[in-house]
Amino acid sequence: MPRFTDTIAALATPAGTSAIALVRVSGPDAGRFAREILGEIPPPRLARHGDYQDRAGALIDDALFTFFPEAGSYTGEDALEISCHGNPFIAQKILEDLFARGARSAEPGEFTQRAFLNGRLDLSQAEAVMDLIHARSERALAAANQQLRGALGRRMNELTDRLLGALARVEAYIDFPEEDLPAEDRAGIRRVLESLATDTARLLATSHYGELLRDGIKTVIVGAPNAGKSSLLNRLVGHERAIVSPEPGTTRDFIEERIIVGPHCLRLIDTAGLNPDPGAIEKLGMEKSLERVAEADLILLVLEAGQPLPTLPGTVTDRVSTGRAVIVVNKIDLGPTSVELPFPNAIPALKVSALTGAGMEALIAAIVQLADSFQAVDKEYFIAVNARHSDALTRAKVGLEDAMAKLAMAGPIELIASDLRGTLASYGEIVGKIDNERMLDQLFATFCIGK
Ligand SMILES: Nc1nc2c(ncn2[C@@H]2O[C@H](COP(=O)(O)OP(=O)(O)OP(=O)(O)O)[C@@H](O)[C@H]2O)c(=O)[nH]1
Ligand SMILES: [Mg+2]
Repeated sequence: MPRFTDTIAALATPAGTSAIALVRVSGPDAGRFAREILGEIPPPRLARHGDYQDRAGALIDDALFTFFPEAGSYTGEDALEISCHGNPFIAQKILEDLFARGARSAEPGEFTQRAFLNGRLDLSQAEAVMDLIHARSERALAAANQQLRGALGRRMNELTDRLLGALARVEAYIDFPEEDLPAEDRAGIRRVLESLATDTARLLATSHYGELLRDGIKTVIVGAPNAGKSSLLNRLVGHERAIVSPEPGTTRDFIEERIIVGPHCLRLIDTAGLNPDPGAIEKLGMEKSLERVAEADLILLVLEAGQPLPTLPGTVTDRVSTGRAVIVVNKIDLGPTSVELPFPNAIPALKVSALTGAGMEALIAAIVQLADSFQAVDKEYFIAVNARHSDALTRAKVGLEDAMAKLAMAGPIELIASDLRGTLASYGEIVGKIDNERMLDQLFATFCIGK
């Protein structure tokens, strides 16, 4: 049974002029609204064309009405979708009329929050709805779809079942304090906890990949002044985004653009050139560049073909030597294409001309290949946990480790059980078995209105 007595309404499409706008209604009055406006409730999930007249009988628009009975609706309660002409004024008139008929304006994310609270989605699926809306690359889309289909939820249920088995075995001895846990039981429980700790760690290890999927791969372009960093950014972005000039020290501030390469989304960041003998302002810019290098997921080091290797700060050469970097040998159109590289051969070096575009395809292929390798674990599950999941998983893992340590020292059974119950609660948080309304409100408040 749906638990809400009020009916919410909101515009589900962006405010602005468009071909169509969608007003969404959910709650017990959705059917009544349809009956009042159309004279009857249309058959479930079939679009029905009709005039939208307000309560005073004035025609607002002709629209398409679709009624979703609670059994098959997104929110798990009666819902009505009204597709009208994409004019914000029309949508506003329709909303005002619905409010006059008894609906109230929906909060951000409230439709999805209702879907969750009515048991249509677990919390990880509700989050996946957001991921899906914001997915910018094929990989992000695939991961969001998997999560929306319950991949993470199923994984958590499986871990929870195994943990419940172990907890039942431990708790069986709580009522018999005089009996110590027999050695074979101890060993059996330990094996289950060890495998749970391993699987929890595997999930946790996907969190960095999750960040890359959701935020994009932070890719920092560095190099000496005038090496062609901004030209490279422009070439990759496909238009003149950054100022390019023959004068060294052109770029002072950071320019960031998102681009799609293959199935990946990159957050491409242009930086100020690394001058071994900088002026005061340049120095400030360089310090900032080095901070970006430290936070980068991927480095594109731009060098000039045929020029002696510039003096680069240790932070940069170290980062490049340890991988997750591509060396871009630029300006090959000027003649010489050789450059001396003091880096391990494993670091890909690509020869390009940001001016003519030569070599760009191979460079992009090298970036894609490197980005492919970031998805380190659990390819078969395609799970990439978010920061909230990662926090819960970390606590779950600590609980398992504490329980194992106590088990090894033949510690009190009650305390072992208590650690495991903590882990159980942390697992539960991921799919939303929680009694924390504030936390839920906060989470759904990050959604958009009408979702
Ligand atoms: N011939 C040739 N010139 C290039 C190429 N790439 C960049 N340039 C030129 O090199 C100069 C500097 O290019 P920028 O892209 O501004 O270099 P930058 O590394 O961003 O420079 P700073 O921001 O000053 O550090 C400009 O005159 C560009 O036109 C290239 O592949 N071939
Ligand atoms: Mg520049």
